[in-house]
Amino acid sequence: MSSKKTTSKLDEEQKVEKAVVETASSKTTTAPTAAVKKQKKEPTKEKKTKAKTATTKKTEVENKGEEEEEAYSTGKQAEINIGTIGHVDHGKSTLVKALTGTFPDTHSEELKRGITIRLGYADTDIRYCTKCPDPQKWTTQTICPHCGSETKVSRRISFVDAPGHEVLMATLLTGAAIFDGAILVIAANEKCPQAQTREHLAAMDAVGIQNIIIVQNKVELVSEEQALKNYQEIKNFVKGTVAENAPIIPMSAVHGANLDVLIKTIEEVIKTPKRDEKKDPRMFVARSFEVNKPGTPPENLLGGVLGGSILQGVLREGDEIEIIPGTRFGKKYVPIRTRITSIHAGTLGKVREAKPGGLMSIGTEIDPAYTRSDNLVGNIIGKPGKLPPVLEELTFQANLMDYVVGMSEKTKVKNLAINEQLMLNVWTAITLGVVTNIKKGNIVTVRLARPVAAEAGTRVAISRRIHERFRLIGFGIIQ
Ligand SMILES: Nc1nc2c(ncn2[C@@H]2O[C@H](COP(=O)(O)OP(=O)(O)OP(=O)(O)O)[C@@H](O)[C@H]2O)c(=O)[nH]1
Ligand SMILES: [Mg+2]
Ligand SMILES: [Zn+2]
Repeated sequence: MSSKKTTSKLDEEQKVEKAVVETASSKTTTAPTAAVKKQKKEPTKEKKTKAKTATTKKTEVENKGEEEEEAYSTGKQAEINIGTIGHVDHGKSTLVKALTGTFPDTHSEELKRGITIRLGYADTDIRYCTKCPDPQKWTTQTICPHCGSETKVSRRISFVDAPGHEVLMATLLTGAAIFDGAILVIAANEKCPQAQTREHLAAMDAVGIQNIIIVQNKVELVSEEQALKNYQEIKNFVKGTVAENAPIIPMSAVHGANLDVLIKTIEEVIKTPKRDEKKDPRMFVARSFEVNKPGTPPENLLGGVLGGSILQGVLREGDEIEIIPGTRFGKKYVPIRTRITSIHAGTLGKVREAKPGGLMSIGTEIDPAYTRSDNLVGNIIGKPGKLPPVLEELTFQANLMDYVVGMSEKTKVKNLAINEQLMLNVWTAITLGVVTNIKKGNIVTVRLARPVAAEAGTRVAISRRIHERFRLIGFGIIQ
């Protein structure tokens, strides 16, 4: 690589980090003003447009831009979110493409640079053939590739595709907040572990994800002997971690080799947890957008869209909702009150209500300027007055790691210090903060640059700046 190229790459990286930190710190917005136009028509009567099948793949952007009113999907919503994690370029996005048919990198900047910057997502039905044996019976296709018979749906799954680049740990942690399980992708043609292989696995520990499957990817690039050596490296690396007993599946994501074994393993290892639909709804915002194309006349503008996942309860079209901490008005954050104008269940399409699990997005009456460019990531959505408190200060019990795992050099994690600046991830929110107090038993108080909604027992991922970059150093439990 020429030195010029190295310099420009560094500049790029600094830009990305700046963006991440900016999101994490202060953002100047004004309070929500008058709502924009309601979604075209009141969504009461179902239009007789062509019924969409469960396998139709459309992005929300495309859906919203359609002139004709979209029909409600008859398919079943995704039940769980599975994250893809691992070092840069090890094949996470390619694996999601192999599983769902959709390459999750949708932003042009990502495609240009060839790395995932934001969270990508895609859904698929997990299906099985009733005539073929295990594991060949497992597929995502409607027709069995082995015997040609029609397959049956087991359940629908959302994939949250995380970026592997070291400056994008904050994005990974935002995504991890809504994972039910994770696939750790490790390339067989590189020594294991690479820096973010370690850091991402530590992140699963920090946010409390236990259901992990390891994909040993790109195996077609190495000899059998090298593959075995790499397998041993993986085994040694996971020893003593949350992934100690995780299944390791050799694969070639580009060729879809061993996909049936992976699907079978997903069914066995990452089960749908019990959800409570009766509780007050709570949705974590992991992405936020504006879906209007440039030049849309004001009377046709659609309100801001929020994407994420519901932890508990049900959200319905037409519901009055509150979004906290909301948006900044002067020095304070004010909650946003709005109404749900539409719901999309991942790539399944439009639905009347959304249940816990799986990725979904809601259309609102908020001015889209507030939701543009992931501006509202980290917020929590629920019924007005029924959400956890918004805190300007967090007190948590800190559990620090022995060593910093995100770098190639081995560095000990020093104790936290008064006045030290930290980056904290709380559910999908990211904030900077300053340590103001440390009590016996590692009970740490941090004054936040930006308030977060949280309650006792919530986990906090703790990162500190080391050599100009935030590195994960441990986690805390809010007191
Ligand atoms: N030979 C081979 N190449 C693969 C395989 N899987 C992925 N690749 C290639 O590896 C490169 C990186 O793949 P991605 O899927 O973008 O990797 P990623 O882990 O999503 O990368 P980031 O999002 O940037 O962290 C691409 O050129 C892929 O075509 C595989 O099984 N075999
Ligand atoms: Mg990727
Ligand atoms: Zn079959």
